[in-house]
Amino acid sequence: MSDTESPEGVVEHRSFCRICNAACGLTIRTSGQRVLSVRGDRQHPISEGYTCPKGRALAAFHHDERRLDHPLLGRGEQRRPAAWDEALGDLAGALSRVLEESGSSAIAGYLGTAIAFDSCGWWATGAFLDAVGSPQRYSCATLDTPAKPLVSELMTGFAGLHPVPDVESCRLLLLVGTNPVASHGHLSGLTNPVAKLRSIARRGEVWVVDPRRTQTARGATRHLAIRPGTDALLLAFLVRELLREGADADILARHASGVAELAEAVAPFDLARAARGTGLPQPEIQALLDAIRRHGRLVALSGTGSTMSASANVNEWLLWSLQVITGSFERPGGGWFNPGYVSRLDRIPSAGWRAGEAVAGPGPASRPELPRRNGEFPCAGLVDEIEAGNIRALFVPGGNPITAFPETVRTLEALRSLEVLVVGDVVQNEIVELATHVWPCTGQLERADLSGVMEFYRLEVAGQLARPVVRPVAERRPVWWCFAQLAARLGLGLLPDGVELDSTRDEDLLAALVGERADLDELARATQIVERPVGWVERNLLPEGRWRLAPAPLVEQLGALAQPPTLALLPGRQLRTMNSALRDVAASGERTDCVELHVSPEDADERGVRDGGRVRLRSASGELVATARIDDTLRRGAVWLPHGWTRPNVGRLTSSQRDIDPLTGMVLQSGVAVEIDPLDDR
Ligand SMILES: Nc1nc2c(c(=O)[nH]1)N[C@H]1C(S)=C(S)[C@@H](COP(=O)(O)OP(=O)(O)OC[C@H]3O[C@@H](n4cnc5c(=O)[nH]c(N)nc54)[C@H](O)[C@@H]3O)O[C@H]1N2
Ligand SMILES: Nc1nc2c(c(=O)[nH]1)N[C@H]1C(S)=C(S)[C@@H](COP(=O)(O)OP(=O)(O)OC[C@H]3O[C@@H](n4cnc5c(=O)[nH]c(N)nc54)[C@H](O)[C@@H]3O)O[C@H]1N2
Ligand code: SF4
Ligand SMILES: [Mo]
Repeated sequence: MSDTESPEGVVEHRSFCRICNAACGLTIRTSGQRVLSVRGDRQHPISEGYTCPKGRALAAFHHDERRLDHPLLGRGEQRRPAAWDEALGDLAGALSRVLEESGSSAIAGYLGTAIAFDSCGWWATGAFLDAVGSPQRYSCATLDTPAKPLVSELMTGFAGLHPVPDVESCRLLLLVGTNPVASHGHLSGLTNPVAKLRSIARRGEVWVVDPRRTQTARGATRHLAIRPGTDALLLAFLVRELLREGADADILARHASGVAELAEAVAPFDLARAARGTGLPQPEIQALLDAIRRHGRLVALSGTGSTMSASANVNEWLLWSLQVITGSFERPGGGWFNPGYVSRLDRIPSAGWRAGEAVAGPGPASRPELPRRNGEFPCAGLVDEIEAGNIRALFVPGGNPITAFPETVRTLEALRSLEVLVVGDVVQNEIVELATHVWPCTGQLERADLSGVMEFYRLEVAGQLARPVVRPVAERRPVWWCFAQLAARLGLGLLPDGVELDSTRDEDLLAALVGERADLDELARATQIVERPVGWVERNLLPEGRWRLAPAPLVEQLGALAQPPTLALLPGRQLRTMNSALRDVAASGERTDCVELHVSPEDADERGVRDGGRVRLRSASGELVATARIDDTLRRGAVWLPHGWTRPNVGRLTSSQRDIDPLTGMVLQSGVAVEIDPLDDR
């Protein structure tokens, strides 16, 4: 954004953070190629000066001594730095062999979290796979969110909707399995969460459903410490009772279909069953129902506690149903749908939408039962594909499957066995270690990015362009440049007209991709906000203007809910790290690769676990050894071990074979059945 220079040569840049969806506005001070500080931009119209410790760590991350500066070739002893021309030439040679011997589907891409925030890199990874002709596209979206696009498509015919809370008018916020004070939202970009939740609580109520008394729960009006894996029982009861009293009759009559089927599906879920299953006292459940009736409308948001659980799809459907039947969507006090500043989905006339039925294609050859949706195979099939010899070359831009995938041991072996593993990253870490080809990529302070995918989750219809604040040093290059160069060496064209092959200017590509839809100079000068379109989903998109309340596959899943485990493993984010990224800068030099297992006092007592003691944590799929931390914010029956770490790596306990959701192919990561044994090894 606009820059100012002081007489001492210190330049102040206005930018925004691309670590998470909150996209906080930043003020970045640089002197030459040195980043002096990263702070919140008080003038930013959405974040108003807020940042979290991750955003403020960007200067340290940028200058981290582990940053990658040169392309690397080879593994282990053979590894050496190489010039770009040699590195790309070697890779093109290897890929040509793979293509000739095994065809295009032997080349795969796994798009991790960081590449979703690299506007050009994201585009280029997909464009490269398309140019090669490979269907082998995987991304972390099938690890953490597939319930959301599935339910969106089943209920509206379009997979890309996500409700955004109207923070100014919301009087009742229900948070289920999400901890925005640490995460800043699951998809939702909740900048400054503490202030936002407080303002809603002042005007109305914030209810948090979470087995852990998280920071979000502590700041809420009410906290329901639910038994893990039982949210569906609570939500089905609420829907059942609201259909009897408290629903918006006009919406049900004119804007919904399947009302009777929904009522029938939730009929068995009475108060006694909800209380028994969830472990919550009946009066607490009743009080939540009363709160919804009292306020009439609500915003209900979920997170990984729900979306990675066995009832992920059902939970999401019931949460949407609560909002539909109370007339909350697209009305004051409820959630609205952000059409994106550049995409402007609301401008597509109603005739332009074709309602999808969420029908999936077959999975990859070794796992045909896994559903292919939204142009991707589920991550659960990637390791099988490598083991079967179907994938010989894998690209990993901005991701870390070692800490993100189930079955760590198998995943590691499969990655090691690949003939070609290309990792495009910014720092030296365990995934970089395994690569045959390492691309040292430009980090966010060296890049231009549009608000891109974040636009759909923002609290306003807002567009923004961040320009590089320093030049890339050494041999760092944009991810998109790497793919374009590689494609050229394979005889494939990648770049749109008007972008030179030797250009490394992100804005050349952004301009070509965005075309007339946005004025980049304007977006670089200041965040542009336009008025929120009201009612566009109901008006333009919904088939016959009606929300589908009872999609058959979801009704069927509700009828066959799994029993929750006695002791359940919870997922959950940590404030200072972003999955596996920022571990090192976050820990300021101490304990850079390890994390503790949190156990409730009751479970610890029962099993003879002591604070600081070593324990073995077992699941049906694997085991690990960890240091226990007794944590009274956890309810009984729940243990918490965050992912993103190598010691221990929680992926050892999850499975790509067992407990896979049949509709999305998602790996169960919330509510995995575990047991703890204390180890008396000291
Ligand atoms: N600081 C930080 N921010 C992040 C990330 C990060 O690593 N660090 N990661 C980003 C990513 S990739 C994502 S997907 C989002 C995730 O965003 P969120 O989903 O908001 O974050 P989590 O901390 O995973 O919150 C999950 C909560 O669910 C609770 N829970 C576990 N099991 C259950 C259950 O059965 N029922 C209920 N009701 N609750 C349950 C957990 O105790 C936890 O508090 O965060 C993003 N933001
Ligand atoms: N058991 C269990 N497993 C889980 C989860 C869980 O809760 N429990 N959570 C799941 C979730 S929500 C997700 S999203 C996935 C995360 O899965 P991934 O997205 O695969 O993992 P990250 O750790 O986010 O990987 C980000 C990588 O990008 C690099 N990076 C950082 N900045 C840049 C950049 O600017 N450019 C490039 N090119 N690279 C950069 C980092 O160094 C890091 O190696 O894990 C999932 N796995
Ligand atoms: S909340 Fe997200 S976008 Fe905002 S500073 Fe922290 S990491 Fe960056
Ligand atoms: Mo995620």
